[in-house]
Amino acid sequence: MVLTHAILRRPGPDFAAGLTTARLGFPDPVRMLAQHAAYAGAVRALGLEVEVLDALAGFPDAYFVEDVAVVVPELAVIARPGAASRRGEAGAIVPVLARHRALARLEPPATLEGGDVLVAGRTVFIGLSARTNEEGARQLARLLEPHGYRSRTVPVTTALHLKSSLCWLGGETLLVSERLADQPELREFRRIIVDAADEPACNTLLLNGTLLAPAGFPRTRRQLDETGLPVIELDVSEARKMDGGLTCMSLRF
Ligand code: CIR
Repeated sequence: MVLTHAILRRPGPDFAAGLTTARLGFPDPVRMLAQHAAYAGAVRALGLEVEVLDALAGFPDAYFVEDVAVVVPELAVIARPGAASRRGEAGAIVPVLARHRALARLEPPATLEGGDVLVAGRTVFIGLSARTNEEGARQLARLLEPHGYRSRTVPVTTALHLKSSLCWLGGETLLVSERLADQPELREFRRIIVDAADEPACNTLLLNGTLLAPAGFPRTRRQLDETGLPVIELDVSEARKMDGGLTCMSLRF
């Protein structure tokens, strides 16, 4: 499937006030904006039309725009973030996505963040995490099922989101942290297993046949090269200080 659009949101002046558990130091705003711009440029170079939304005042995590929706060719589902401080971000994406897709919404008591949803062809893996509950997974699965998607839930206990530890490399292949690799729900797929020390490298992004990978993980880079797909490394050191990575910073469709 060729992706044609990406929606990004610029990090605001308060981005460092966002939620984080990483103990990687205080993020540098200048470097953050430069890395965000490089990311936008890389996505654009892969043929996607990139729309960069303004920062959302009062929501320092809003540039992790992936978390507020799940977009597939048939519809966009507006999520309901499990983090209370992020719940108000979802409303702001509604008019943006309404220009591209029919919309559906998750209803309370569902919580779900897009970082917990990996669409791998017609299979949708939904992480059950501190941010996404069973009801969120159930509602999303019910909305996607009529369009031919089968959903599988995966417990997420060692990271923030499912996609912190798992990504799709196309076809029947996943890149997965060794900490998650034995989950039975993943066994139908071929798994390329990443050393736990390289866990952030699991947040790699397949875009129109190219892999965007976080810089700094040479061992995983070699595994990615073996797939034969072109790989572009991007530095996301500042987003990582805020528990984010490559997938979190865009919605792609
Ligand atoms: C948060 O804790 O919600 C943000 N600081 C990080 C969100 C990262 N998003 C993602 O992995 N999809």
